[in-house]
Amino acid sequence: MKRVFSGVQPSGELTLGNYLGALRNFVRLQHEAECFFCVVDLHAITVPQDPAQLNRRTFDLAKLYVASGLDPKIATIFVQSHVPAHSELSWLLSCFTYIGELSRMTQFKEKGRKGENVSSGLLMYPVLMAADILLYDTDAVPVGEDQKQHLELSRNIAERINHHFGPVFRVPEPLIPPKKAGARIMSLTDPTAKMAKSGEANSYIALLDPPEVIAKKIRAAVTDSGREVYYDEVNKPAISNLMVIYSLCSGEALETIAERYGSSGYGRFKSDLAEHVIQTLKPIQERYRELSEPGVIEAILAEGAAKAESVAKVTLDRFRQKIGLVPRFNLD
Ligand code: AQP
Repeated sequence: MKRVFSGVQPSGELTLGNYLGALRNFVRLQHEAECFFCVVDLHAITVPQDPAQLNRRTFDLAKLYVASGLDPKIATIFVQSHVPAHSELSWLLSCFTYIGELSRMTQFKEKGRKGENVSSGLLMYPVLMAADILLYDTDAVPVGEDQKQHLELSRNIAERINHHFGPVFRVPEPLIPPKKAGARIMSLTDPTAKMAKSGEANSYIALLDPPEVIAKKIRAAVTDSGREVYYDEVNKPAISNLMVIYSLCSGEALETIAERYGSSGYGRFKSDLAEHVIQTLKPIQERYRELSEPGVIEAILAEGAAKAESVAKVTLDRFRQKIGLVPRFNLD
């Protein structure tokens, strides 16, 4: 059976972009492959985080994984920092990664530009991501388009090491849905930027937003000039983005949506869109509340970490041995 690994950062409230671009695909994949889904808390701290918020968001994200339909009996769900092999492999891989290739990464350049004191962790982000993926002998990594460049780097690092030491790592393939299938959901306030959980509140729909907030955000979403509803990424980027969201939440083709709303203006289109988004998120929000019983998510994460650790250890030991590190001595 193929192995799949992916992760999401607890760096904010999970957005509809994360759901349509990532989580929804994770749910489908759990029935097709052996899946490892991680809350990548060590990635989140590459930019400043409030400790109490990070703690709460880590639990929230794990609950949203399950609430979105991931079944902990089928998929392994865990927190990255609970499996120390991620940090250890990241260090080892960093010794085979060039500073030049890290500083060329678009995300580093974009996020680095925002803050005055940029941490070296932000530069190292793709190395930690490579460690996450390579530890599980991953065949495929479902990600949004924004992560394509990082995944390419993971492949380069794995190939470089395999070339030098003989086969160590499986070289992973990206699994990126087509744009119209949610690979890049754009911001509601700026259709040229992707919807991100670290964006300003009106730019994204959070998975836990109440219905009235969802409706308000969609009403306030920017639109393009004119009043026709049709898909045209270049001339109608805002409406095209809302149409993709509509299509993914309703299951209807873009053409059907364009035919229904045509030139009747944006008002009815937006209010129907809000209803589809509300109905898509309703079952997730209900399951999320059930998972808030004390101890439920903790038990899932404990089991997930133990399972992940047993797999990760084998890969880490294999690599340690290849590069000449002495195995730890056992006195009994
Ligand atoms: N707008 C998006 N459309 C489609 N897919 C998206 N993803 C993120 N935003 C969109 C996908 O969600 C997964 C988890 O992403 P992440 O949290 O690990 O990192 P990210 O890509 O940096 O996500 P955000 O929401 O933009 O977080 P911040 O604001 O903290 O940087 C990935 O598969 C990603 O592609």
